[in-house]
Amino acid sequence: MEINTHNAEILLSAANKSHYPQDDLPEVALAGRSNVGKSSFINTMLNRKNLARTSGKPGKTQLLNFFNIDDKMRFVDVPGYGYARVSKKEREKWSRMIEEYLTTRENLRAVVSLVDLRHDPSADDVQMYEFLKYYEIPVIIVATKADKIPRGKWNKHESAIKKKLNFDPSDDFILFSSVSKAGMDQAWDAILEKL
Ligand SMILES: Nc1nc2c(ncn2[C@@H]2O[C@H](COP(=O)(O)OP(=O)(O)OP(=O)(O)O)[C@@H](O)[C@H]2O)c(=O)[nH]1
Ligand SMILES: [Mg+2]
Repeated sequence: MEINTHNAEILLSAANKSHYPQDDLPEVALAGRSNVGKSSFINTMLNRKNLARTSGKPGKTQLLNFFNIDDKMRFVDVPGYGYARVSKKEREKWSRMIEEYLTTRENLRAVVSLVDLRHDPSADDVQMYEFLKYYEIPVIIVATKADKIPRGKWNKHESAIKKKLNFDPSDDFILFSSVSKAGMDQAWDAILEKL
């Protein structure tokens, strides 16, 4: 599929099913801990500075944000998990919103699941990966902030992450940086393959 990535815009934000776009364009959702770089990933992939709003403050993204890309596909920016300073009630609201989207959305073709290359995956990261495997949702693991690790150590960090996740070698694993744009072409290849 030929996609003009310059032709991208925010379409709408949704809290639940009744607000999702009503058509059959394929969607790729971003999942990951708060602050891992989901919104930055979208911006980098679309060559935009702040289309998906980013921030040093975790918890910036609170609804499902749908981005239209050239009327051919959508990215869905999902609020991050694992942000400590939220109440139990808010966490439950979050879970319902994400689960509803991930388990019922027919447009969903794949989830880009982001982890921080610098650290072992958190319990939440492992749970998200298990969840996606359980529901047989195609998953692309993107290990982000690779610019913060010297190249000579990338392999070591990659192995540690795969081990902790109990990574299925038939899934994609991509080292990525929104700063250097490392892994961007690979990420597009993996995404287009899933559409
Ligand atoms: N060095 C470096 N910093 C990054 C990278 N990706 C994201 N960041 C920084 O990490 C912070 C969080 O990035 P966001 O893209 O807002 O993270 P998010 O996952 O969307 O966070 P929430 O919306 O809170 O869930 C920002 O300060 C980004 O500039 C990267 O690849 N390298
Ligand atoms: Mg965000």
